[in-house]
Amino acid sequence: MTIKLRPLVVSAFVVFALLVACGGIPSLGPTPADEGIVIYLHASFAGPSQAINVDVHDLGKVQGPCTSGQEGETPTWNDCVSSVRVLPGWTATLYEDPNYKGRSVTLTSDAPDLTDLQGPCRNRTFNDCASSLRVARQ
Ligand SMILES: [Ca+2]
Repeated sequence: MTIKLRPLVVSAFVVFALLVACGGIPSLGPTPADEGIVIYLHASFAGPSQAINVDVHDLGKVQGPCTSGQEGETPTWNDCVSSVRVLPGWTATLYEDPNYKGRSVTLTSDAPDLTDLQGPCRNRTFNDCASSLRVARQ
């Protein structure tokens, strides 16, 4: 019994250690409620969300609700955003790639469904596409 349990305990420890090691990526915010933009996992401002009032050079480096399916991967916001609320007086530019590269789209008002925006990703839209973004006051 002890011999059989041991590998389980060891692998549980390894998984825990990996989680701690990989959990080092930061989450965004806190962001004041009246500043910047809010990104959402789903269209129509649904699902997990994150308020942002700063530029994010790599959405793959901040905690979010999306993974690419690899085992042990920490979920991020990369290629994950499907709608964006833009608070009055703010603007957001979404980029296809990290470090503000690739095709981009600038939003000056709410975008309830990024599949409505022509882009470089699946079905030629900006849905599940953004890998970096800039947030600025208009
Ligand atoms: Ca992307």
